Amino acid sequence: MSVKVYEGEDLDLLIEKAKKELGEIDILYYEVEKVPGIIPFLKKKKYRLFVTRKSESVESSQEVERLEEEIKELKNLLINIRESVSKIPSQPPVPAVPEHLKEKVVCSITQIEEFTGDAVELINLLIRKGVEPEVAVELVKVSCGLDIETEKLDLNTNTFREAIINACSEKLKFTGDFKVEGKKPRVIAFIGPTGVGKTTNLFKIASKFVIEQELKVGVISTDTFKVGGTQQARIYASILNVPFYVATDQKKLKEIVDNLSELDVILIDTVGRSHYDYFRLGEIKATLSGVESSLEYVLLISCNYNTREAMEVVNRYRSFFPVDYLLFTKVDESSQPGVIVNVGVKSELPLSYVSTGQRVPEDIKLLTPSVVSDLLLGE
Ligand SMILES: Nc1nc2c(ncn2[C@@H]2O[C@H](COP(=O)(O)OP(=O)(O)O)[C@@H](O)[C@H]2O)c(=O)[nH]1
Ligand SMILES: [Mg+2]
Repeated sequence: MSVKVYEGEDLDLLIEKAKKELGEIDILYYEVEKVPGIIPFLKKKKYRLFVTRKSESVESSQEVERLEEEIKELKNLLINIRESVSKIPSQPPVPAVPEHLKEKVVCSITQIEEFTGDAVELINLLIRKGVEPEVAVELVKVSCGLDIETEKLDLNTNTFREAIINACSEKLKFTGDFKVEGKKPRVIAFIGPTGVGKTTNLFKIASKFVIEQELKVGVISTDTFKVGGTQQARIYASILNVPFYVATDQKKLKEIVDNLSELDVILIDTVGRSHYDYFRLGEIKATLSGVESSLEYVLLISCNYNTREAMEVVNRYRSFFPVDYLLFTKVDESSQPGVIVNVGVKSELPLSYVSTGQRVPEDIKLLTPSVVSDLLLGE
């Protein structure tokens, strides 16, 4: 609000002048002063008029009202917060963070306080890559010894890479390269949520068997649901020159598998279903049940899932299928490859391959401790 002052000898003239200049006005105040004129006993009056524009004063009073309203709301909010806080049971005091850890601590102090030096740094690096704090602590512990000076655990390896490799070798299981040994044919079903990469990665694995191991491979698709599902698979199969079949039910699938007993490997592509859809997962289970006895199940998990989502997928699928191992996809799209380690540790399932892109067949890597270490260190 801006106040304007007018000075003159005639109050009415001053008001008129103010109205002319400002439009509608509010008179805030005026004062009169007697000043001596030419004739000493005839003092003149001098007026000082303080006015403001009417709209401004309205605006400002509205502003005051708005502010008062806000203050009222804030007061109520404060009362509510006080009430809720008073209902929370009192917590034990949080231990103070030691000075040397203040900058680096990203996992809870109770988990990290038994470590020092490089061990702390590695724990934090793993956490930044999506490894859960408890898992990171467990992994780093594998390569730690007691630092006599600080009486805390520190890395006893020369490099982080070495420490991660040791940890993965001890805490994770790996399938190693898929080979065909013993009973033939080896029958593997690819299961997992829609779009996770079952069809593309099935053909990457198929080409490993065909090109690298010169084995006889057949592919059966049960994915008659997804639009273009079998078409995409048919094209890959023809490029790879492997026989391709479509099975729509349990009886048909069994028939086809029985007829392919001469092959070394049979790969079964399944329809993608949401893991929330119990009924659909039941349908896949029913279709596969005809060949169940000889079947291996590889569950595909996208590295785009966070650990909670990934474990939910693992648990749902495991409640339907005896999952044998995991294959991770889309690691190229994720900045948190730690999900591989978390799920490997939590599910105790062996890790097979990791898909690193969309190209078939080259974008796939066998998971080993050293590949996991490369992924975590961003190499
Ligand atoms: N970026 C990336 N894309 C992938 C990867 N694996 C599969 N895809 C893509 O994910 C999409 C779905 O794959 P698809 O095999 O059809 O999934 P399905 O529904 O599980 O059979 C396709 O566009 C694939 O090219 C991967 O590792 N990285
Ligand atoms: Mg598919």
